[in-house]
Amino acid sequence: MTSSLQKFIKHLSFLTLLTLFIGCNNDTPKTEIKSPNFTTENKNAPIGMKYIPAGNLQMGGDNDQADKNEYPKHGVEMSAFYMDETEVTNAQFAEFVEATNYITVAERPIDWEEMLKSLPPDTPKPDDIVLAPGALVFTPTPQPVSLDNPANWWVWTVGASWKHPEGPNTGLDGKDNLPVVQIAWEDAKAYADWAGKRLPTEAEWEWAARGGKENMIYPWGNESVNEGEAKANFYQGLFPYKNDEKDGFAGVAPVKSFPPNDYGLYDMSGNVWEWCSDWFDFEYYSKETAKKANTIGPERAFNPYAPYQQEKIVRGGSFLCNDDYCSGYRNARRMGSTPDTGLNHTGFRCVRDAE
Ligand SMILES: [Ca+2]
Ligand SMILES: [Ca+2]
Repeated sequence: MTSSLQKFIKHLSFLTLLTLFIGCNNDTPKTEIKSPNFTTENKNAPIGMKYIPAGNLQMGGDNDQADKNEYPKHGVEMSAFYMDETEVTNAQFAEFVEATNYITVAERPIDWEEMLKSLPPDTPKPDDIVLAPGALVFTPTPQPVSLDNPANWWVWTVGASWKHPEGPNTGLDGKDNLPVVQIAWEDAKAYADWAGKRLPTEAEWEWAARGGKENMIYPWGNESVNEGEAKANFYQGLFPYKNDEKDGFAGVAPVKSFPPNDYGLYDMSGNVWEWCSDWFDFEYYSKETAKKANTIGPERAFNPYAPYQQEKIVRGGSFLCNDDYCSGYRNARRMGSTPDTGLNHTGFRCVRDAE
């Protein structure tokens, strides 16, 4: 079946819905720019980044799993850039927090007035406990459930944050090399600003994921994600109650656990979803501006399934994706998520303009 965060929104209970619109406050610490460290190899790519060449991206769906919003497929002229070879890790994010004292969205009390801007105007204010800092945590169900209602497996968890990704009793010991999760869009942007980088545009992300292969379904080509050697961290078994872990990981995997694509990028498919800079416009590909060179995406978001929301793009799928649910590991797969939302399968990586 198809699934997306549009459906996600449509069917969520009120309590869970609230968590998707966690308000932000205005006391985010000021950030500072670090000097980049360049290597002499890889076309002067900064350390930990790969050179992504210029070219013509054929952007959009490649097979019958593609959603309506992946069409029409269209050409976009891309400039060269550098991209992080992995998702940003806990160790990297910790360095940022150490340097800036940054407080992530999931660690802040929820600003009800801000949240109300993304909800139907007559929504009543909930109890204070609902507005305590926290985030959504994936919780396997004991039995099969309807895949139309993500509230069946996403549980609002007070105290969950990047430091406590699955709730207050979980931590980061031994997880330096895992991608940071429970990251809202503004958290990702704050990190990117500090690192002297930026979030990729949606077109840049797809161009990089394709790794120089044209019109292929996955970063490695067209062999099914379910066949051959494990190629990515996703969900094998019966979602969301029986994870067979054939790829070796029930949850987040250390970065570089699976082979890179031909640009040297790891985990573009699966592991954690990755924020992009673009707004999510469900109909964007049918607009002329989508075909402009180096498009930075639409001016505003539009999702017919969630009319009150302004969503940002996430790409690449996560350890929770499979063909029965979202096939998020496809190069062309698009999803939207509200910028204030963190989940324990959402992270990011950064890019930088090439010289
Ligand atoms: Ca897995
Ligand atoms: Ca990923």
